[in-house]
Amino acid sequence: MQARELPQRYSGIWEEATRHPFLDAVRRGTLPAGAFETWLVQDYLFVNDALSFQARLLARAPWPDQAILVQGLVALESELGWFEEQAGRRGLPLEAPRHPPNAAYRDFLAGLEREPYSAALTALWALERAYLEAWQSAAPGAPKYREFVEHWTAPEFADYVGGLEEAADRALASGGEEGRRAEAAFLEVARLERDFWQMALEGGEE
Ligand code: MP5
Repeated sequence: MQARELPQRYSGIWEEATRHPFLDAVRRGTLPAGAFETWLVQDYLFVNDALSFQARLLARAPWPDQAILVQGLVALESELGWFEEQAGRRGLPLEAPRHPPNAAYRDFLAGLEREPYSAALTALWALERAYLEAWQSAAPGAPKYREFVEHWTAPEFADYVGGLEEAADRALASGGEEGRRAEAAFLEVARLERDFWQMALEGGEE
């Protein structure tokens, strides 16, 4: 099994994760302000959790994968500053509790420590690829969201996702039980991504 086959194999849930109504509203400019703010604050918290997950993944990565994981960690760290700036401009406090779908995502990422390296790497690739495709579906985006669309549709980001895909495929080359664990991790990422958009959209209705 190759990681790159998974979006096609599970196209139903993958579509829900990457073509959510939240993203249509970003494209059209019809998103309620509260939904975007909920997403921004919750995603900042998510990126903190992703940074800690990726640091732990790096600790057990084979040498050929270390460069790309380090590159991703550096990008995540600078992304936190970018989120802080975006939140500051909007006067949004970032010390918020995680909403339940975000807490579920954090727990899932933490649990990947007990999974084979190949499954954890597949999850990392899946969550990055989900964001690439999701924001591509929102492109070019209403002017006020364009900076966000550009952030996750930049060619450098697409290259990074491609590099993770190659690493995940290499890690899965031996097949067997690890492939099944990776497939399960992929499916869980797809569900969590869908739930995250839904949470943000519902945040606009508070
Ligand atoms: C990403 C993200 C992409 N920021 N938020 C969610 C819910 N899923 C995936 O991660 P990154 O590190 O921002 O590219």
